[in-house]
Amino acid sequence: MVRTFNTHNIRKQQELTGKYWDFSPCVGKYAGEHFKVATPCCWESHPKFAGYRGEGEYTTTFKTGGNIRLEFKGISHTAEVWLDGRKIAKHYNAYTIFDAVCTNLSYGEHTLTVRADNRFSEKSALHIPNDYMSYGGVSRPVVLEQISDVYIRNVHVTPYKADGKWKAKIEIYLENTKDNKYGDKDCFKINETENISKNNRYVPNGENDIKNSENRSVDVLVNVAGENLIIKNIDAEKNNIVKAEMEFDNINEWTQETPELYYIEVKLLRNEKAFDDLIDRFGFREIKASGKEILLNGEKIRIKGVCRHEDHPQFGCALPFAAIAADIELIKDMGANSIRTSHYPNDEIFLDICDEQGILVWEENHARGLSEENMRNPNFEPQAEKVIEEMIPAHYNHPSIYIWGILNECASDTEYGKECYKKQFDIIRELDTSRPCSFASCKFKTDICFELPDVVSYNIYPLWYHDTEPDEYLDDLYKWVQNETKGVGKPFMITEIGAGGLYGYRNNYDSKWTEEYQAEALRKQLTAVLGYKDCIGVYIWQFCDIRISDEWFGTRPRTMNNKGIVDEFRRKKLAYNVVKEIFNK
Ligand code: ADA
Repeated sequence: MVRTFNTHNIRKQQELTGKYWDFSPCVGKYAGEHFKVATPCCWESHPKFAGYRGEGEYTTTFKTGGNIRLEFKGISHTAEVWLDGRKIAKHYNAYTIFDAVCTNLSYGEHTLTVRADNRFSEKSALHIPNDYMSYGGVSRPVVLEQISDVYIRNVHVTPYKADGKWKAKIEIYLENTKDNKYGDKDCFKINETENISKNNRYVPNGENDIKNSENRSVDVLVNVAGENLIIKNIDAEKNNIVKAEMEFDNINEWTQETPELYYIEVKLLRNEKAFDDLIDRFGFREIKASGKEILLNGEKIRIKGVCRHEDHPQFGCALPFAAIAADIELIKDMGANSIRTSHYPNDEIFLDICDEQGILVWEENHARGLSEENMRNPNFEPQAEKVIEEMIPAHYNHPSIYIWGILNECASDTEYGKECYKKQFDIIRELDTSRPCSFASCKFKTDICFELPDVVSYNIYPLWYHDTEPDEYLDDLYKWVQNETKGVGKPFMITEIGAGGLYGYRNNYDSKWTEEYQAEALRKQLTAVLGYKDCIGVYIWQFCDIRISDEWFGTRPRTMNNKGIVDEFRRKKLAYNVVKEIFNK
């Protein structure tokens, strides 16, 4: 399953995952042997590879021909891809989509090989040993598409209200298969010697003998919420962006209580015949940071949220639809209205469900707790910036995403770190001005970056890492931000608060790690934060217990982060009902 709705009626699309592929680990006891493994999946879900860190080669075959586009929703964490033995793509970062376009393939059976690597090294600046697990494998779906010489890469809809009427700015990104200018940032800083362009476009023999070459122009037909618009004679010789504005009557706005969704359907036509299409979904809603508030269609929002990792003891980071939906049901049952995708962009299926359920999403780029030294890795900036450049265009239309976050708990207390934060906020604002942005800081009274985001956000752990009372701690921090920093007057929120609790662990003195301690700590923490009038909301750390990388076991019993309100099997801890009671007040 790729999305919760059809994204094409005309373009032929076929999921290549959702079945067994051949898997062969490259190192270790089973190196070179072959196994049938389910996809999409992490290799950790296979009993022989539950702790495997290394490279592994996945292979599948399919019948096709002509021009194809292969979309990889997520390979963990570094991918190299070959089609019939020719290298067609490489990509870094488990949590963003990449693609490869191959033209003029002969009709018949083709072999796709994906080499995934989840090792840690200097080459990988974001996937490092950390307080969550970097899994390995084809962890999100792979999709095969049949494309023409020109196809729709993407469409962005930006709804806005003016003079009491809903309007929308529409941008349609057309791509010409022979044009190789798309996204040419090299995120590896290694010498690429293979015959493959930096942007994963591979044309056999360096030629592209396109049919219809006598007719370079296309007509673009747009249908949004039942309204049609036709834009004629678009030059499709090169990649092109088609822009339009539309206005609408009788719109049902997207709100948390009534998350009404609308479709945009774009078609490309030649001689009145449609040959390509793209369908996406959006909601009529506007998000604005205004003074100390974030407004959703003019109404103040109050965040009662949880941070959630994509993690499950059976599925690793590759949760299937039903497991994601079950998580969201539990989160809603707890009374939460928002989820923070700590600490990376999430699967589109998760975002689709949040759109449908009216859950507000804080989506963030990939980074957790990087020190200045980590950030000085020459790969850090290109890799982290590329995550933003891939995340925002892909997720732009999701109405649930109300804010972009970056660089959780990185070096926002140093001048060098500040430069990196600034560059990344600049990239976000180039790509999207329709949402605010922020970062979750743990630098307390040493943070020097609050002039940069639209919203000031802190991760705090009173009653866990220190024993200060939560209300005193929060008040002191808030006043410091107002009196001493350029974050003064901005919306303020708590992006993490919580305490560890081991499922089933009790003692007579309710010490740390007991379920009782966790429940009481959360009661005090949440009461303080939700009662603080200048704080627009809170995210609990975290929804469920998660596996962490072995190298990071230090302060984490079971090699797990145990601050979940439910454990890794989604069994409720005592804290669950406390949260439910407070969130439902
Ligand atoms: C940090 C971090 C989380 C997690 C948490 C904790 O704030 O952002 O990823 O590590 O602390 O459990 O201490």
